Amino acid sequence: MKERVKIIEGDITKQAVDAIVNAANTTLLGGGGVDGAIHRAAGPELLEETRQIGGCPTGEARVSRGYRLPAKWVIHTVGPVWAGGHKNEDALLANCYKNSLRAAVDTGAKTIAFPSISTGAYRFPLDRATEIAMKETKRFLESDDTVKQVIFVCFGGKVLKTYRDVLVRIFR
Ligand code: AR6
Repeated sequence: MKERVKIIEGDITKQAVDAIVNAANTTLLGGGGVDGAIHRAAGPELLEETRQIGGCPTGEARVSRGYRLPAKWVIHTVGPVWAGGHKNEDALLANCYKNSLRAAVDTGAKTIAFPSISTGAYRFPLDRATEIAMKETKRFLESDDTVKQVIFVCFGGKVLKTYRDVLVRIFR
């Protein structure tokens, strides 16, 4: 189980995996942060496709092609905006991981890379978000044997350290 989870520091747009996950917004029309980086690297065809998809509610996931990215697919998910913790943020963030992993199975992706959803512009506390990411991933991997590798791509040393700490706690 532990062998199926990997943590790296880097840029998710460079990952040669079957699918990368995008921390999008409900419009799916692009934005800043990792969303902007993914749209820039994939090229304008990505926006054409996400425009056709027509949006995505918070906690759900939608799949597009990866176009100029090394990844074949982009799984767009929409994390919750942190509002203090009493607006169902934890459950919505858990749904992002659950639904993205289900979408990976449905598209036949065996390797999938995640950014730290909601912890940038959406201000979800990093420790709390990382714990949710790991717990949902663990739960999913226990029930599925099609996904071979989940890579958490950490943008910067602080995110990397948090992921390493939480990994040992959740996966042992
Ligand atoms: N690779 C991996 N991680 C990255 C990259 C990258 N190239 N660039 C940034 N990150 P954010 P959110 C990290 O703000 O909080 C957008 O405008 C970043 O350091 O991208 O879910 C959308 O359109 C942070 O750790 O996403 C939405 O409107 C993490 O990705 C809104 O932001 C998430 O930060 C979504 O906000």
